[in-house]
Amino acid sequence: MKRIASPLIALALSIPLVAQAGYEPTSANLAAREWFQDARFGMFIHWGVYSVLGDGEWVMNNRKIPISDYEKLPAFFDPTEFDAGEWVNLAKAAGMKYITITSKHHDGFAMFDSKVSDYTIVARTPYKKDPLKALAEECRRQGLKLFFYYSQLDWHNPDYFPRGGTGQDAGRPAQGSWPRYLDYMNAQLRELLTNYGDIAGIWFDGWWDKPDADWQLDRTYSLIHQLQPAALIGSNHHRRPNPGEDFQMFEKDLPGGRSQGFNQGSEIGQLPLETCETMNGAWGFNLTDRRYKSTADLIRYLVRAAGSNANFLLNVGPMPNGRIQPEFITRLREVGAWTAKNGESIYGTRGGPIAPHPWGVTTRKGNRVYVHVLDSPDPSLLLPAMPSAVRSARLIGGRTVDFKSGDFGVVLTVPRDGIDPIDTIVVLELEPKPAR
Ligand code: H79
Repeated sequence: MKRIASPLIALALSIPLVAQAGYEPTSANLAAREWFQDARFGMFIHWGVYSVLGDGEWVMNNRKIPISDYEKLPAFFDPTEFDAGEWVNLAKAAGMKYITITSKHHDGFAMFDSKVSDYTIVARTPYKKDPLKALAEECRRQGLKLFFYYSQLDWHNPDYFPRGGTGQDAGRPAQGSWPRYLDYMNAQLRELLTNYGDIAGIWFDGWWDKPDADWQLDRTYSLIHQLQPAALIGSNHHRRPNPGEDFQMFEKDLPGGRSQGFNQGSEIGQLPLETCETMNGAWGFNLTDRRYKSTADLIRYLVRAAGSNANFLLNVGPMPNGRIQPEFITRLREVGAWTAKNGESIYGTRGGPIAPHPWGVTTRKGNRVYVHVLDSPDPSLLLPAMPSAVRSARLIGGRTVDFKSGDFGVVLTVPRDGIDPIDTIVVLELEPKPAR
């Protein structure tokens, strides 16, 4: 496929401008992408006035709650127990290196002090404070980076018109100005990139609600990159990345996975990758969802993501009082015990050199390859040939692992009592130069 060389040529050929055509990331942006890939593990936070109902962040749409009723919720949202320090502590204890929090979800309610609307936590709730401000300050203090999730889809703003696939039951007048909606969205993004210090990036969602609309992504993406060139833009549109995006995310699937309807056509592009997943089945707080994943499953998802060269963004939906529920805290602390011990095989690595298999995955850093054996009935494992000769093999704790290498590849034999039911990690030291 031919690349569109410049917006002018695109215009002359009357090709529609594709997002931020001709975007060249700055060196600061490229460095941020490296940081992002090294980080590997982040905390996703879905928090909004929907938390009050304990039925997830889609409750307005799912229960067909009109705006006139939904607007009663902010008055009940008073998270007096919210402590940014505790959240950041918990993320750190789990081994997470960044936080991505909902600044505005599909319900359109700003969880920050936006001045371009009064539909905000500061203007409408008894809490009256801006939790994103506190979180930004705390992240800076504790050395974590902060991304803002922002829903392009909006079930509340009348100018989100014509309507998309969802949000049909909000009871809005059948009229509105799309250009005015885009101005509103861009104004909120300007606030998010101006009032909270250095932001690691913007995590867009909801574009899929109106895939045929003129979103003027060029304008939005240019604005963000102009305000903060190192801020990484990603959009959960379930398609190949557009020009102007800096990372690609997958929802509830590893890159290329097809378990979700919306991932059927997903393709892996060239950008840094991330996958997000819930701890039970819910993003926003759900009072009765008890389908908690085990700590082992969460660890193995992190490992499989790293082996797929992707970050893992693990979600929590805090309660309306501002606390994170104990089931999540326990699991995060247990994951943290694992990352504290085995983190060298995750952080700063890239996926490979062997493609992911049902038995497990590999990660690599310099001349070191970490073989993560997740599901192998046999203590012996035949691997394809490595990029260079294997010098030594040991378990991550230090014990030697027998290995044989030849034209057939590499056979590892892990001592039976060295097998870890969660993840047996064999560290291979490779010769610095290629074998041939
Ligand atoms: O924020 C969390 C969810 O609220 C949000 N993304 C995560 C990170 C999310 N929105 N939608 N979904 C998750 C899944 C629902 C997709 C559907 Fe559709 C919307 C099914 C039908 C309408 C997307 C658009 C798939 C088909 C059309």
